[in-house]
Amino acid sequence: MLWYHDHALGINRLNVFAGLLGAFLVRDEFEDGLGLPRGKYEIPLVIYDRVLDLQSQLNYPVSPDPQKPWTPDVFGDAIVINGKIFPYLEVEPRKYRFRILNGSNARFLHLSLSDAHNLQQIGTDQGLLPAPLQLDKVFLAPGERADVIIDFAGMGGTNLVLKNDIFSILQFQVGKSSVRDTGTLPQTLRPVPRIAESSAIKTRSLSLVEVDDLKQRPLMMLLNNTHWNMPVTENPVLDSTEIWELINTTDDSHPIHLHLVRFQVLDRRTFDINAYWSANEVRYKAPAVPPSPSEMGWKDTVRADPGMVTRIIAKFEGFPGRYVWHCHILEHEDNEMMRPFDVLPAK
Ligand SMILES: [Cu+2]
Repeated sequence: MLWYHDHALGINRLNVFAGLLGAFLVRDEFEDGLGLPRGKYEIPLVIYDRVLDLQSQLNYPVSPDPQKPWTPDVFGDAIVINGKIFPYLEVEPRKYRFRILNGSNARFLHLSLSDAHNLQQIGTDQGLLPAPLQLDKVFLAPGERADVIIDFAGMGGTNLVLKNDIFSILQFQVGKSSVRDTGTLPQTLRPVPRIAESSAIKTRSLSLVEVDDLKQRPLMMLLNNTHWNMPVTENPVLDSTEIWELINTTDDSHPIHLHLVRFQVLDRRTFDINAYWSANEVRYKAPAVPPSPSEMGWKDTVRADPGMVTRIIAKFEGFPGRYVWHCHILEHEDNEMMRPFDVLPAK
């Protein structure tokens, strides 16, 4: 499941907040052959939060200081699913496939079911997982997607609730009808061969930086301490493989998104931030932590957690040209946490 949205420089956060976003599904014969729920049993769930005023109009918050109109993160108290607040969905007592997108400007979603036994993740941002994964919670940073199976079999006549943290955001009303659900979820889905680290011809160390004023209010966020309009520094060669180390020196988790490519998450590792600033070197404080099983598929957006180095590996396939990489918190992206990169033609 891919999604598309406005990317106008500097006002992307406003245009997406206003509704300029959509999603689409890409399929192939291999996936069609797996017998996953389809048709009316496959439903996209586009989730985002919004701030509304007393007339129920969208109300994008503005800083009270006209000299600093930037709001560093926007969190709305209304969680909207497919355009509705706390909607319900009538379902049959059988398996459904939900294609979930976190389209929030800044909110991280932690989704769970009131009956947690029947939630299985089958895919990530860019495709299927190697095998279904039983989960209690689905974590989605802004920009991330999850492909999820919920089995309502045996629950006819009951209501279930999808929650974000403690808040109910969607009700499933399970019908009493007896249905024949002959499809079984395959035990294996699609292989995701791991990209060998040894195949990378270059490793780039890229810092995530927050610049504060004297009162510790954030002024801007930068990638690798460079502004958007400075010369391009990331220039992978077409069809080459690179490792990018995202060195997060800030207190926030930043979902980092690369255009053009899909990638795999290698690991995350805590490092000494003070030593990084004083000695300009990464001193690790703990062993590397592998990605969670729910991140073991193809990704295009990854959580770079605070105080950690998050490593990703990508083969720069596709087309030469200029692309961007950025934090997918839209307020960050619009305030310099975005950089161009050039994919150079192969020699
Ligand atoms: Cu960010």
